[in-house]
Amino acid sequence: MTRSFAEIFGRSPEGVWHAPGRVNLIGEHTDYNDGLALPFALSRGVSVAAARRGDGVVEVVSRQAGESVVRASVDGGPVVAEGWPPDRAWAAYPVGVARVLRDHGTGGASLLIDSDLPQGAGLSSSAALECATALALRDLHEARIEPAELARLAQRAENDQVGVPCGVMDQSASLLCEAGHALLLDCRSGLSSKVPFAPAEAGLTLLVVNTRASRNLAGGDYGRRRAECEKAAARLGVPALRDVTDLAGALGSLRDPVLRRRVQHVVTENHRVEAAVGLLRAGAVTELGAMLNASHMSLRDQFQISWPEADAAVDAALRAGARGGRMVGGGFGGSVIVLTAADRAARVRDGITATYERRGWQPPAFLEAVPSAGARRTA
Ligand code: GAF
Repeated sequence: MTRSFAEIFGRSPEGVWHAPGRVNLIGEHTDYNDGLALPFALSRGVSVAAARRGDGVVEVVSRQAGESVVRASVDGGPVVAEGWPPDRAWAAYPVGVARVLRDHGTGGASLLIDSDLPQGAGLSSSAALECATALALRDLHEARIEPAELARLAQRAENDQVGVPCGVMDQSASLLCEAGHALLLDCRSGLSSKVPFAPAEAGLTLLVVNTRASRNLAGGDYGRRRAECEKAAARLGVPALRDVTDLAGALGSLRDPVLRRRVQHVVTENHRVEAAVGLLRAGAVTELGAMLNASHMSLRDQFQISWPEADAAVDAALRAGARGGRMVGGGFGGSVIVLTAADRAARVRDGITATYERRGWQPPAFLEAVPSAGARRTA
């Protein structure tokens, strides 16, 4: 990256920063309900080679977006209000981060971005881009911002600058995860703790299946789910669905069947996170499979955000002998995770691929997920 940076910007970068994508083991659509999530970092992610600029300008180039330079002031208002053309929409993420961080002691920079994460696969390529940028700007300008606060600021950039109403899970996972662990995240308090998670040591493989149905949080369905959860909380008279302690009572008092389904999912999903953490801490990794299956059914039937390729992949994996599987991320496209005995992984992959073939779908792509380190400076 150093050579390309010099060719593009005519000087050397001061460093290179990397932020990983994530897989959420369990705890889906709980983050913006002030609930619990249990993500872990992937080995793949976004790298940013960067050098300071003293003139309040941020200039960004992405290897994946054709290497043209996007320049913007760090002093502007929300990028989303400036109506950028689609070919530079990707740059709203790093520029948005620079604008949010400006109030916290950072300034301009030249940034060269490279990524080995598939986009639209539900593996948080956007959060990885935000977090790699945020870390680079923080370090270059010697701003004092703790990682958990940096995650909140990166989330704010996505909310206010890009206009996507995401929660804080993806940015927290990218910045706070540690190798060999998942991250138990309490999205109300912002506190987190690491939970040992090393599937290979238990003779297991966690497969990430890119279902080839692309997803996009800005599409509107994600925001609608979030709004439904907020409406349900308001009707129940609680600050957030995290505060529902009597599920049966809550379901009995809500007349709207859609809101009842959303509440059912969020409340039970928080319990599944707690149960999953208990299993991991007890060394019972294999038993996680049942939790993944229950989460998938809840996301499919109660939260109604699964998609045909995801349901078919999970069914085929179970038929081939996997322990469990579920859709991950925002929904309506992206990836599925499957937990299987390592010596069955090839059979599971073949079973999913054969199902896809029969349906005439584009072949799925597989990745073995290894819980990896969070964001860091690499050079
Ligand atoms: C997306 C969002 F960005 C997260 O904040 C989270 O809500 C997730 O969907 C669903 O759990 O990744």
